[in-house]
Amino acid sequence: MARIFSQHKIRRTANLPDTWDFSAAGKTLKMHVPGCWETISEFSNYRGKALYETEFFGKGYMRIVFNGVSHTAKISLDGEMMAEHYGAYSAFDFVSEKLEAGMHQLVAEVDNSFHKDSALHIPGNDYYSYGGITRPVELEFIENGIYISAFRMTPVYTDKGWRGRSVVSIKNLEDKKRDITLSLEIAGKKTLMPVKIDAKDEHTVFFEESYENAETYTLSDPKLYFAELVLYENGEAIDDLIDRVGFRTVEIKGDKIFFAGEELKLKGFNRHEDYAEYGCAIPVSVMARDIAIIKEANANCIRTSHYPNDDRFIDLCDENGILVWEEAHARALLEENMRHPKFMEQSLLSIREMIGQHFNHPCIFTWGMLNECASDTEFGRECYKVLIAEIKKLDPSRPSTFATFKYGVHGNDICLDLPDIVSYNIYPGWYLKVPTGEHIAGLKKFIDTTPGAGKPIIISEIGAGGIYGFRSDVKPKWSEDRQAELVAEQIEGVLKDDDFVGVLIWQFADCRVDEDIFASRPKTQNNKGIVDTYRRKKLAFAAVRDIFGKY
Ligand code: ADA
Repeated sequence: MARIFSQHKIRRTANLPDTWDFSAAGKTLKMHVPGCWETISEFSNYRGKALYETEFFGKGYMRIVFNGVSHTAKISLDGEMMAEHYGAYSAFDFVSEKLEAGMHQLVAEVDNSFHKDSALHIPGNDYYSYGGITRPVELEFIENGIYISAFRMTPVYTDKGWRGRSVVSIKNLEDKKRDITLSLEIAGKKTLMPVKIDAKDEHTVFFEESYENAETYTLSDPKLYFAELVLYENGEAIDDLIDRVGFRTVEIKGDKIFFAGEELKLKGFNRHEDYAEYGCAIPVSVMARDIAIIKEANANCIRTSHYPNDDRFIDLCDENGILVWEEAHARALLEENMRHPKFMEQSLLSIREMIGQHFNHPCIFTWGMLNECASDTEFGRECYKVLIAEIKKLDPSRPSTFATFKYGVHGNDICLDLPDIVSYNIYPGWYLKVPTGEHIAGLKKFIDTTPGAGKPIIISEIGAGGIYGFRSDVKPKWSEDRQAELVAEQIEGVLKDDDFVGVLIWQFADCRVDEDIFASRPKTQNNKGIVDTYRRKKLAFAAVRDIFGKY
């Protein structure tokens, strides 16, 4: 399943096979889906195109959802092209015409090469662009030619309690008008709405309802409610969609962030979707173990560096009261990369899919984008302006941010007027020979000279490398000992300073990186995790746990 709960009681769904016929580089085999092809040793370094083929029993209108294909996909059904998609980290779907009852062939051409039309998956990056159908594929029977295609609820707090502002999209596939009734039930309150939809049309329905019985979603008591939507036609329930919501607000007051009315003190990690030989196709059991380790570290926040995450991981964060900073896909794109003809289109798509698909997760407190891109040039600024505006347009209920490193020797950020939250990636003591206290004092002084003055400030990355198993009393760089010492100084320095909303360590776990940067990345990994790629704890883990536990 694509969520950790069932999304349908009425719409019929079916499973696709767990292995598909796979052909690439002149070889053919059965390949596991979801999964990375790098998991299979002969493809552990394969970069290029592959064909996945399977078949399924279908009848009538069939909706097929790919929750993640890394990173360029072309999907055909019975030989007819049905969908194309760029970007490994968000879902896309299509609905077939009415199929004859029987077996139908589904083919996915998957390409993880750094091809000419790829502006966001680029070579030499400090994470790995895996290959494969890396997240679940869903098969649905749209038996009545009409279905609920989207649902978003914005919680609104009033002195009479919680209200919910909901937007529901319904698609009519039939060549005839439809008279239906839409039912929305949340927290024991059911609302019915008559709806008329034209032939082959999509219709949006708006609700504004009070939910007096709803309790607030807080980090200590993460109260979740199922939102159950049902379509009725002639009195019969013909389709449904189940999602989960939480009633809380995210507010900025001066230089503080308030979540469900409580002032936030962020203590967390940046986390890549990457686990040993699973690559980015992480099983839910591993995600659950990551959540347990995050909580053991006394952390309360995860930044999905540097792309939208698997819905199931964010579902687990919802359930555990772990705050999430989710961000659209981009890392360290220079102005020349941002001038790529596909950059803006692909960046807007990543933002629209991220917010459109993850809107209802109460644990997400901010939307991010453009990690360490060209926010120091006029051209870059024009791009930042367009993309921040898109975030604000799609979701005015959450603050926006982006992580920059443009300060001091790294230049000067000219975009700090744009985000609601100012976020900086700094590496005092690792990349820079400067004590943390001195560095953050200078950073605050700089921010005070910019339009970012007075806004909440998050240290969105800070950390040091430590190679698991390398212990030394000499404490040279790359030793676990030095990493623990450095990270302790860094996070203490930030957390004791009330001018910062909090700190996100770079990073939770070691991850594979592109081979082009092997020289600065021992094991061809980013070794700044406080656990290694198998989640084995380094010395830094205990240091972080104890300091996070004090704040
Ligand atoms: C940057 C970047 C991270 C990672 C980090 C590092 O801040 O945002 O993705 O590359 O540096 O390890 O150097």
